[in-house]
Amino acid sequence: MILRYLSAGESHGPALTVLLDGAPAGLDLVAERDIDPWLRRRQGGYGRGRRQAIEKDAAKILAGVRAGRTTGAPIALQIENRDWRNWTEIMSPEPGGEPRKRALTEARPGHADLAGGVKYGHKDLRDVLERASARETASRVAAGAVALRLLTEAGVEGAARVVSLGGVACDGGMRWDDLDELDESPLRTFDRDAEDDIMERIDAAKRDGDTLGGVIEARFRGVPVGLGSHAQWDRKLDGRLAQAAMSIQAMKGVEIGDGWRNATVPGSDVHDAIYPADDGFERRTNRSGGLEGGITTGEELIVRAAMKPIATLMRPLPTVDVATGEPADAARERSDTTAVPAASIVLLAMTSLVLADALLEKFGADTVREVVERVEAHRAYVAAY
Ligand code: EPS
Repeated sequence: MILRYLSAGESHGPALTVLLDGAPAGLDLVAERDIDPWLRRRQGGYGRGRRQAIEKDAAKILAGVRAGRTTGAPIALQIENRDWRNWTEIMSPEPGGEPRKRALTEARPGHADLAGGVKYGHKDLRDVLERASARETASRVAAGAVALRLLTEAGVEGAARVVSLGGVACDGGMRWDDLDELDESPLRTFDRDAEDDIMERIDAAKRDGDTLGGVIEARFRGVPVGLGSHAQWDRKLDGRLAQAAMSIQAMKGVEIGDGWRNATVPGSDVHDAIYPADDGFERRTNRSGGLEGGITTGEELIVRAAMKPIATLMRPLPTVDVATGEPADAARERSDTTAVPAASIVLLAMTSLVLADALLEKFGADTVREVVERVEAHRAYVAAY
């Protein structure tokens, strides 16, 4: 792995800290222009809770960038948690003050609370939930925005949208020329007809103390042929994309191209026929989602992920209080009714990190200029192949 991403930070701690190692030198990078718009997109979407009114996510660049350009040194970013000021006593790293206020002992089914509490020996399950929280996805989006900047230099564009929410399909087809419409949609979908129905369902779920999941898509075009490899299991790009997608909180399924459909119809209706073309060859369908044998084909790369409903229910499920061993109602914490639109941005970020890593594996160099030259030379080679 060349482009390595790590983060630290609790949901109600002082800040999220992001490390991105391996980005080449010479990448134009301005937080307000290149990172913060993605952080704002992640904060949006219909069905979010009151926390998003408190936070105004912005990335502060602490290392790896001078005069608006990456230097080749590790990039460090920080995103402040504005809510921290309401939690300083509860989240303080200083010893004492136990039991802490807002200790959480009624494990929420579907959250990391119980498994994490048993594993790490905690009885205040806040010691687990603070890091398991999807607040952490702001870090992923900040790092992913840098990866996307690099991809853009190499002629690769990325987009993220919602294709179903609460059981209602809102695919509406991909429209690369209208990406602004996704920012205008409260559900990040092109299918304006489905919006009212979905928003009504979100309102009803909220009234019922319930939550909703959905399916999200990240898509890239301009991807060079030949990223990833068939040669070893851990180099297959579909596997690497699936791991990154499944690592996002609440993701329970991943699909590349028409993966689930393709499992139900004959091969002649699945595999994308190949034809000669002026610039080498072409496929007129893309059911494979831009990957064959774990290698990019040059077609659009399409990754979808299924998000389960958020585990914090205001009408709680039965559980056990880990402090007493008695039956209890699961803990209620302020939360979102749905965060599917936000999750689409997180999926784009994670897949951008994987794709940028694969790009650097094939074309990697110390400077962005060299990377771009190598990508362009490769595109000419493919056209003449
Ligand atoms: C989350 C619970 C909520 C969400 C949070 C994820 O936080 P709180 O308990 O502070 O209201 O708002 O998501 C974010 C803070 C965010 O920025 O996305 C959870 O338990 O996963």
